[in-house]
Amino acid sequence: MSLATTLQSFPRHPLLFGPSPVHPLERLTRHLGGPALWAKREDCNSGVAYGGNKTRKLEYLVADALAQGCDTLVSVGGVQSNHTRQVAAVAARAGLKCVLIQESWVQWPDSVYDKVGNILISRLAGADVRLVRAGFGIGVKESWERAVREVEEAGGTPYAIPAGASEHRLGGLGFAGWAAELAEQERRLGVYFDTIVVCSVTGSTQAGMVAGFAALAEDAEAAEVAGAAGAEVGAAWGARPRRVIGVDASAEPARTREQTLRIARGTAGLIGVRRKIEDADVELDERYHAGTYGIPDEATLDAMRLAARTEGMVTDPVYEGKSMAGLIDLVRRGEIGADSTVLYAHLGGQPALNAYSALFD
Ligand code: 5PA
Repeated sequence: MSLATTLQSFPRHPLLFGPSPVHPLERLTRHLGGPALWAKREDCNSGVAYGGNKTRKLEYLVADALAQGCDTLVSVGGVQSNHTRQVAAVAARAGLKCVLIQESWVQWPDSVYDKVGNILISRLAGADVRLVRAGFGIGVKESWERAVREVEEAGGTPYAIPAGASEHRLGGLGFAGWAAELAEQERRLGVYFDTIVVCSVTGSTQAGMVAGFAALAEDAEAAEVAGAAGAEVGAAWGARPRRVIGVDASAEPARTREQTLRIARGTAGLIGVRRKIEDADVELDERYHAGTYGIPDEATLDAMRLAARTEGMVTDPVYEGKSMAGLIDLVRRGEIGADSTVLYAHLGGQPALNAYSALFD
């Protein structure tokens, strides 16, 4: 069974406009003078509160929540979490209640840090927003488990969504679907992205891609063996090597790598990948996290300025600015060769920018 067909067997609650846009970054490409650079834009994938990578993941989790008869989504993140903002808006869209635990993951002095951007939108969308003192962590959090119990004790039926919708059986499906969607877009555009650059923190974005591309490669092999109609095109696309470069923004890369590998294996099992997902399938570059989760360095800010000034493409200082810094540096160093065709996976995150206004005074 092909990846696209396998994915159809999982209930999905549609939240995206459709396939997210793919377009060339012509001025950035010219400026850097190396490989052809393109972007695929999860930052404009949905009309639900600006969308983003979590909206794509949540299509599967919300379908599961509704099927189970749950009435409240319960999730967790930092004060300026993009994830919790998307959970709040998606809950509203699905007619569900929402409880959000906002932990103090980042020590950032902006006086409106806990008032503007993501947290403002979560409040606007009617979520029960609870500020809690607890440090950064991508795993299962105690404060969140407690909130799940509290919803139960109050007579509600919670649906528990971990940080980044990652440590969840269905967490990788959204980006396995992204891989299938991209292959289709490549066929139509007549391009092949041999290198994909993606920001990684809780891991299920990159993990879903890794599992999805593994499934596509097996689809291509199967089509070749069967000599099926259209196999030539499919095989040519699916069988070529593809490198997914995760750029760590957690500043705890060992944990992120371990979690990403685990989720990639779980997702691969779920979508019927036959081969083992190896350690080497999860590539995570540790050079661009700037030392602390949620805090940019000069390279992050330079990358944000360059993307905005060449392409009008807005990135944030927590996630996409760091993966953009990675992309730019890897190209400048020649670690991504000039003969490559590179896709920058833009995962969203712009609403946090306003909480970092001091950086751009
Ligand atoms: C986030 C995550 P993963 O967590 O799936 O690895 O994705 C990393 C990522 N880009 C990349 C943006 C804009 C993101 O928001 N955000 C988290 C959040 O709470 O917002 C889960 C950490």
